[in-house]
Order: sequence, then structure tokens, then C-alpha cells
Amino acid sequence: MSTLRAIQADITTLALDCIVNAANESLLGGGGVDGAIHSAAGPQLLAQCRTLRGCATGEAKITGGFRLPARYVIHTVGPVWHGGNAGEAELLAACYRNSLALAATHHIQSIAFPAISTGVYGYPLAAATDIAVRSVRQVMGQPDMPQEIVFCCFSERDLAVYQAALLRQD
Ligand code: AR6
Repeated sequence: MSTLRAIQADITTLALDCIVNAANESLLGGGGVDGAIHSAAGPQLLAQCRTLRGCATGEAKITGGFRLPARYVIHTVGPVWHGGNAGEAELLAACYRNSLALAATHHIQSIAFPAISTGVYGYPLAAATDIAVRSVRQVMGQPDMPQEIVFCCFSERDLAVYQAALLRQD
């Protein structure tokens, strides 16, 4: 059975099999966690991303980790928050599900997620956190899922929200 926990860290420092990037549909880099991952991984990451021809919102694609401690990066594109009636919840859930399905096909044993969509894309943190925890719990018992699943929070405030959600839904 997989373990699920929340930590506070810079995701680019984590020595897990895989880290997840909160990317945009171009997959050609940006700010926030995307910018941090590209700058830590080095230019080979952008070169590989160019070959992927983008990624639709809710979907996920995989690359190497290059100079990162992580061997792989899974790039997923969260929804932009438009008020909640534009399918945002389903798209955000799909990011977590599709990232884990891709991890399973690559035999990834350990993986960390950032708080997808809750930065530049404006998704309210509490609602996004509930979706993150629920979506991961729904699939983590399936065959070949990573043994270790981590929610990597950038701030102490985000960590507190994740820890409350993990307790609530235990
Ligand atoms: N490690 C862990 N979490 C981080 C890090 C880090 N190094 N840096 C930021 N975060 P955001 P989004 C947190 O804006 O909302 C980019 O330009 C951050 O505090 O990175 O999905 C892309 O190219 C927040 O909790 O992603 C897209 O255009 C979380 O990561 C767009 O932003 C997500 O914030 C995607 O927006």
C-alpha cells in the first residue's frame, strides 16, 4: 500500500524518482514551480519538452530530470480558475489521476506533487487541496502505483492546509 504525506520543501531539491511540474499547455516553461524546475534541470529539459508538442489541460507527459535529483519529471497542466463553473474541479482531478497513471507505467516508486493550479492559475487553495487528496486516494491502491506519494508545499500555510485535509479525510 502506498504512503501519502505532505511536506514543506522546494520540489526541485527532492531526491525521489519523479517530481510533478505544474506546467502550461506549451510545456515551454514559465514562472512559479515550472520556472524553478527548468532552471534546476538545465536546458536539456526544455529541449526534450519541445519534442512533446504541448499538453492539454488535465493531461500529463513525462521527461527526464536531467540535472535534478529526480530521475523523471511529469508535466501536467492544471486549469486556470474561472470561478468554479468551467469544469475546473474535474480538470484538476484529472491532473492527479493522469500523472499517477503515467508514473505507474514507468514503474516510478516515489513521486512528489506541487499544489497544482493554486499559484498563477488562481485555484483557491482549500478546494484544490481537497481535490488533490481525494484524487490521489482514489487511485493509489491500483496496481503499480508509486509506494511513496508526497504533496510538496512551498509555504508553511499551504502545508497546514494539506495536513488538515489529510487528517480530515483519513
Ligand atoms: N517547489 C514547490 N512548490 C513551488 C515552488 C517550488 N520550487 N515554486 C512555486 N511553488 P504555480 P500554477 C508552488 O504558479 O498555479 C507557470 O508560469 C506555489 O507556491 O507554479 O499551476 C506555468 O508555466 C504554488 O503553491 O503553478 C503556468 O503558466 C504551486 O507551486 C502557470 O505558472 C503552484 O503555483 C501554472 O500555474
